[in-house]
Amino acid sequence: PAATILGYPRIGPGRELKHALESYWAGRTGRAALEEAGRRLRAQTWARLHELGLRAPGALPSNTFSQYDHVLDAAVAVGAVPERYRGAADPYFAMARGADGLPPLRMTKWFDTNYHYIVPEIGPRTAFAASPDKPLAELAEARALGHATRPVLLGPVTLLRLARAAPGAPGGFSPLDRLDDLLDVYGELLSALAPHAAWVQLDEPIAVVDGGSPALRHAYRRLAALTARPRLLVATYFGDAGDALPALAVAPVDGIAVDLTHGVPRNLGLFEGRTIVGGVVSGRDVWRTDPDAARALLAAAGATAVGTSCSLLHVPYTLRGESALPESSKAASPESSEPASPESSKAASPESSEPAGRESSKAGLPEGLAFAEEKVAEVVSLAALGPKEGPLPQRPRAAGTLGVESRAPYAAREQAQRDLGLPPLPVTTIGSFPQTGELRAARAAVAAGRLPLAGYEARIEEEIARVIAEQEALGLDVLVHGEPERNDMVQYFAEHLDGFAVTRNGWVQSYGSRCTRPPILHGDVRRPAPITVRWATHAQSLTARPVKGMLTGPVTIVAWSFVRPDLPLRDVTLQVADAVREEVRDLQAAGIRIIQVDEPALRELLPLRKEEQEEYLAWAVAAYRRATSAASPGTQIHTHLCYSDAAEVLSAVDALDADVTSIEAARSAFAVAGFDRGIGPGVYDIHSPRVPERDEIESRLRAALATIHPSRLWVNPDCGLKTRTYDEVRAALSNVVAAAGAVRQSVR
Ligand code: THG
Ligand code: ZN
Repeated sequence: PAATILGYPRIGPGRELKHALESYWAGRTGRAALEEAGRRLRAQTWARLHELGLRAPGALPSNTFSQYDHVLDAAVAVGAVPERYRGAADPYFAMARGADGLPPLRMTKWFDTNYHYIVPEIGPRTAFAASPDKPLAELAEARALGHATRPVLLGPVTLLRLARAAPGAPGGFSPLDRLDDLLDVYGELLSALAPHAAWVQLDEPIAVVDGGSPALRHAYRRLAALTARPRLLVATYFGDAGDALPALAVAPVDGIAVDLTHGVPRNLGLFEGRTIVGGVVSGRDVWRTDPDAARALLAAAGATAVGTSCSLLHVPYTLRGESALPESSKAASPESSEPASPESSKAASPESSEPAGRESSKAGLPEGLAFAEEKVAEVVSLAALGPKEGPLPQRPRAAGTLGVESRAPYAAREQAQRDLGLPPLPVTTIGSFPQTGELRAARAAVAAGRLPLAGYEARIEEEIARVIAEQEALGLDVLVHGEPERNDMVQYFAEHLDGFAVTRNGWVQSYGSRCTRPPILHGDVRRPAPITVRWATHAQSLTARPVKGMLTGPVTIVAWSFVRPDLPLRDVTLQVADAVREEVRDLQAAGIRIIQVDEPALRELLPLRKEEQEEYLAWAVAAYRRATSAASPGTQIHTHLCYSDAAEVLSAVDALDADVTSIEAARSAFAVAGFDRGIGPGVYDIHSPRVPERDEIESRLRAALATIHPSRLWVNPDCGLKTRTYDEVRAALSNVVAAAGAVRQSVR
């Protein structure tokens, strides 16, 4: 069979695109340098993929490069650039990042990944027009280098389903109403590409979400009926395409790509005689593919080509250079499943977070791992081996029932927390303070062995003292230590827990130029020693006001890591919850009275299919409650969720049973849920450098009081302050404190 991949990372193996973008944005370099960096990355990528064995015509994808985001590229390719950006000096980056006075388009999560896309705006009057320049230019560029590539475009149905109605669109308008107009434009795009490309890939991941089938059927009937067109490969991914497959099969599309990492979809038989790309090499994890299981899946699916389950965008470039990864996974060793403490032993059975079947993987690290390059080699070698009948792999299933822990009733907790002595409308922050270049340099120096650990720790303590003094001077009520010791919160906890490995250079694009290095969760999770206690207690020793301890919740730690695929996600998450619980217990024992356990990724792991959502939310909530169950009634538990789409899981947020919940843009959402515990609707947007006026904060607080009782209302920014400058933070927080003070007067 043929071999191909659905897409590839584009940030660059040394994050070259990040550096080129940031230098261009800062005005240090011009357009030409940015474009040259892109050209070099594309050439390098095609050459490397060719070298790895993707050589047949059409095996190499093109147009998978993007200067910022492939959904934004698709909006540009169909002319969906809102009027207000057209006059900007650089409309593309104005949409992505804003331009003077012009806020950017919204950004949100790409399906259930940690990648964020720019949300296109489409209204009844959006003037669609085909702009095939970018895919044509990449095709020509590749051709000049000797590669016959397969351009990849986001498909029309996914584009419309991910778009939002343009501001001012009449009520009831949905971007999908414009499908026929958009299909005209896709027709033009396809006919522009036809003379230069034998195949075009149209990505329709929306196929794995409920309710997409009628639009897909209609769209592909029309596109397949075009006369001057390349062959069409419709790529479905991120799960089982279910009903979408028969819908697509009624159209004479030439090929279909299916994600086989979750088993074989029932309806694949409908595509006989066409190209079926079997996505057996996962684009979502970093583990090697079991060749026998993969070949059995290819056979059962009747695959005519071997591929990745989705684009490799979501995995790091290469294992080469990752010499610091542990030689073998602790998971395989029976001793390591000894519980870390008597308390965790009690928790671990029988309803248990004890991982099932961990012994089943004999793979060590790094021999058991595959990043993008290694995955390409797997695709090529599986294509050479071909399909072979055999037993199909089983998805791991969580064993046992789920116990849900409860703290004392809220009324009793509220009573026990009175002696915290907080005023009405207490002012606090979400946790992180600006990370100075100096701190980042110190962290790099200690990692490189140029700075002794003690010197680094002294530096962190100094920074904590500075952050505490700042907050006292500003007049905040609940202080934080500012998290100067953390680069990324998940990375930080992973570095301090057994069972996780971290990479040196395993960067994955999160949005635009921003990346994360997801930790690799490969074995039993244990907390060998307290993690945050020394920083929190140092901070508390410097002030009489309460200092809030800051932890990341189990769901978020798991969501932002690469979890070994033979481990049931539920069981892994419950085990992480035990580690977090030990930290809660130790913070409390050390005198920390307020502890925030954040779950910004609660929404992200929500299964794409409705039928699976309830089960997920049940264990996600159980994991959170387990993590916080060590808190006595007098310890106040806070939580924070970043995204406004947390509104979709609001009853689960309520079920977390935190004493105080802070959430973005939440006034109406909280009212709907009838929250009756502490609530901190973000009073300003930290994602923008703009300093909010005191009056505007005050009126937001007064508006919040229409639905929230004054004894329940907290005052805080909508997210952490890590990406802001100290000047912005001082100015903004002093307005926040003043606004809270004024409103407090009127509710006393
Ligand atoms: N951590 C992780 N995942 C996340 C977030 C996070 N996903 C959702 C959201 N937050 C994404 N937001 C960001 C914001 C900033 C950065 C990355 C993701 C960022 N990264 C640095 C960069 O690219 O230069 C590198 C940070 C580091 O040193 O680790 O600024 O907070 N896991
Ligand atoms: Zn946040």
